[in-house]
Amino acid sequence: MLQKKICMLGAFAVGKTSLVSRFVKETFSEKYLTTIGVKIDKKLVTVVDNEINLILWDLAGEDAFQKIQTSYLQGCSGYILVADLTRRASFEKVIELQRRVEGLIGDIPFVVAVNKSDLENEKDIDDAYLEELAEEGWDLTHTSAKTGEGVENIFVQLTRKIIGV
Ligand code: G3D
Ligand code: MG
Repeated sequence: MLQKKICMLGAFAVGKTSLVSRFVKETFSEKYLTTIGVKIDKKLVTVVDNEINLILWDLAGEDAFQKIQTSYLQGCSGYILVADLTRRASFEKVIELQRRVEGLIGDIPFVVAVNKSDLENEKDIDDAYLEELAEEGWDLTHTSAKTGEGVENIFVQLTRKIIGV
């Protein structure tokens, strides 16, 4: 069985943990436990007739990332950068994280989740900003851990990039 490690990255409270729980358990909890250290979940996906066991690594906010860095990223096949539609600063964080990760482990597949799409009316970024990122070659997908929109899609999209189908 093919196993691929995927790392969740992004600023604090953008929805990393919620996206993983929605994907793994298909639920969304209004309550959540702040992740301490690293949390590992597994999910079996079938992508274009390939069965892959995804090993999903999730951690607490940016502070934890400062400490963990290479050990967290070691053996990672791809990563999901998560930004929060209602917080512009979370996009700047994603850009910074991407550079840092590339510097540490090189050019590996990644996708960007523009999360909290259910909060469209509290949007803090405009479409032109997202278009600029897309023009730089970034794959952006609107997701909502609350409604489930785009959640399956973003994990599948990354898996396809990783295995090249
Ligand atoms: P993190 O793991 O990136 O730190 P969490 O983020 O998954 O813990 O989520 C942080 C907060 O955002 C939580 O709210 C969670 O319920 C909420 N959240 C996550 N994803 C979404 C989403 O798609 N839509 C909405 N509306 N909320 C979301 P609380 O209130 O518990 O802090
Ligand atoms: Mg978390």
